Amino acid sequence: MGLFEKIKEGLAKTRTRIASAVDTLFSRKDPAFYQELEELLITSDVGPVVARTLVADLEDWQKKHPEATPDESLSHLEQKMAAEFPQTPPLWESPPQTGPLVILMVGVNGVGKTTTTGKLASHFREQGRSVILGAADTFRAAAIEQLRKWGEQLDIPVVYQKPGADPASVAFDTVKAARARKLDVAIIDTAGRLQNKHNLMAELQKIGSVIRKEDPGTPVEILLVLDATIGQNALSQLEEFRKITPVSGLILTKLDGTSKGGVVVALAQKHHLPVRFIGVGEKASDLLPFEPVMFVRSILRRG
Ligand SMILES: Nc1nc2c(ncn2[C@@H]2O[C@H](COP(=O)(O)OP(=O)(O)O)[C@@H](O)[C@H]2O)c(=O)[nH]1
Ligand SMILES: [Mg+2]
Repeated sequence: MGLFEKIKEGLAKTRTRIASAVDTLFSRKDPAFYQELEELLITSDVGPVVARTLVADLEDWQKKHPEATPDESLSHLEQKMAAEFPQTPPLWESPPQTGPLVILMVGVNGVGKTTTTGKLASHFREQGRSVILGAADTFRAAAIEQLRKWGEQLDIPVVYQKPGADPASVAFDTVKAARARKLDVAIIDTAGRLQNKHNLMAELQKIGSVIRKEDPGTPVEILLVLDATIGQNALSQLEEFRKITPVSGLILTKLDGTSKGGVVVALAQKHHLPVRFIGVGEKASDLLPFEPVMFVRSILRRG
């Protein structure tokens, strides 16, 4: 299956909700068209600002192109929706970095951080990159075990310590091992106790500084993992996390379980943050690189 097919399959619930309604709307010339389209986008969690902007733009465009077919109008809408995603360079800059790329996985409990850490390791390895994992969610023994299982299954090294150990110490060891073994990427799983913001902030700050201790130029990506099934609440979670740590990108999980995948658009547009990956299931192969054009097509187009 190609990437587009996988994205379409993963977003089936959202597409069922949006695409057939869009199809009906576009093939029917109705005075209420624009208002209905706007409502449809809002109820799919695209957010009122994006919905308004897109519909106003489409109305404008259709006035200028009265001969446009429904299909051409839909293509225009697709293009504009895809343009709501900020343009950012890929995670891997070329030429490749000299040291390891360090990825910090942050987010509240249960969103899918540990699972996504494992999936991400699998993804990078498939790209021919060497990977090491760090179990810096030392708060729960189960989280360490869970990550070690992923490591065993994928045959990827996992750095861990005892439950309750200092997360920064685990992070330090992970990055040190990555440097010593000249690995490409170190992915560090963290605990997400948002209930105690002050502690979490201090913990993430400490992790950030030990990672850069030996080489201040170490590239660090802080990827916030968000559960797409919580809809608009993901927006407030993102706001909270941005107060705690400099989030550099997003991963939306569980898109297979929601019909309101439009929230991805709202998040990216409001915060100008790149969406790096989407999760569409529990298996290693269920993490997909995010492609705005494919994403938008797979939610707006029927077929
Ligand atoms: N359906 C589905 N389940 C997911 C996805 N990502 C994670 N999960 C599940 O969500 C649950 C919590 O994941 P976990 O990685 O332990 O979350 P953490 O507490 O943030 O580390 C697990 O049962 C995962 O299998 C996804 O993309 N789709
Ligand atoms: Mg976890």
